[in-house]
Amino acid sequence: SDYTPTPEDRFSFGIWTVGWQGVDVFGPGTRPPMPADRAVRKLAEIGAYGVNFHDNDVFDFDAAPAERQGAVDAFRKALDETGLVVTTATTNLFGHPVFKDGAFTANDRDVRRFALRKVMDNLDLAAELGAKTYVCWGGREGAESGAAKDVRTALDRYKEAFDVLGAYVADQGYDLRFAIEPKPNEPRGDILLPTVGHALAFIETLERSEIVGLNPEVGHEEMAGLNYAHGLAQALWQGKLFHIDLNGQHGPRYDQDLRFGAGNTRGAFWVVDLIDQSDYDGPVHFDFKPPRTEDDQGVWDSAAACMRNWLILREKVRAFRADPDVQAALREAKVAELARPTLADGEDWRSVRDATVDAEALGGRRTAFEHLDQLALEHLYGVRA
Ligand code: GLO
Ligand code: NI
Ligand code: NI
Ligand code: NI
Repeated sequence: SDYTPTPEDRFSFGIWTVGWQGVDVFGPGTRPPMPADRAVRKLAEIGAYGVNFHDNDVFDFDAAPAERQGAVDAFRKALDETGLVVTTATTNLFGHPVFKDGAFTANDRDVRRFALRKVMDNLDLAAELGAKTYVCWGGREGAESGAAKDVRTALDRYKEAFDVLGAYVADQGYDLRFAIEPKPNEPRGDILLPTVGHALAFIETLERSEIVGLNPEVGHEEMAGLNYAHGLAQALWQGKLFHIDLNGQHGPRYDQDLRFGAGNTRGAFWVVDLIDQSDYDGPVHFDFKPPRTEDDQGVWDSAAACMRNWLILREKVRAFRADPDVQAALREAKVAELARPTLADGEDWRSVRDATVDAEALGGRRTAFEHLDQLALEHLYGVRA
């Protein structure tokens, strides 16, 4: 098969993914810095369609105006020359010490005001570069201890930030929607809006909730022991899947950011199946980190593998869905019957209130789920196609 990425696949990468130097808590970087324009050119070479960037992936936090402009110009030149699309943009609200206690929810009000201003600056650049989605990952919005953060009040300030930024986007006439990225912990001991479910509930409280959705990440949900595909499905169901951050994770441990398809491979199969069958039309975005062991070649190998693994799994899920044995097994498992409303047209609670049931007989009916799942695994293991 041909696993060559095409623009229709809408594959995109964060500039910071391939640009990660390998700095971790136990040691410095193992790779040299990568200018954003080099990342753009190399990503185009391996077949990516788009990019996402933090403001400070392109220019330094303390860049003087001329320096900032030079970096933005070089970035834009690389975009123009390669045809790579800026699908998404985001703000670095976690690196500089000013954000050590968070940005929108820092106790210090001056920090909160500065954070809003930093986001507005980059919203301008995002709109200028044509981004349609603005990701908000609140990595430092949280706490390590109990009394230091009043969580209910922090959520007031979190809401206030989205209300202010929503008003800014509306007043500027920008065609941009926000996508909140939940994460349970790391770098904070506990992060606010830790899971897809918390964030979905929070969004409903916002003044412009219609322009705020989600950017769920594989590793983040799995760090919380949750099923990523189920999280995506609920976000889709609620019309809130604005973006996805794909990578790989081995269960609840530190945020591994493995290339997509590594880690929980079975989970990845169901993610591709869900997205492939859904009306999600955002970028198929990778937020991974080439391990610290890798050199420059290893960086591009792992980035290319993210896209290749998506295409391999897509071929497998399509073969699974097309397999007549699978279709028979789906019928036996009554999967389609779930689409039939529990009450018929014209019925109400009275229709079931006093119905007589043979619970013994119902309890004895087959589900045949194991047979169905084994067929899926055999497609994944490559012994059926
Ligand atoms: C960290 C997050 C981070 C965000 C990025 C975009 O765990 O995944 O990489 O995705 O800052 O806002
Ligand atoms: Ni992450
Ligand atoms: Ni992410
Ligand atoms: Ni991660």
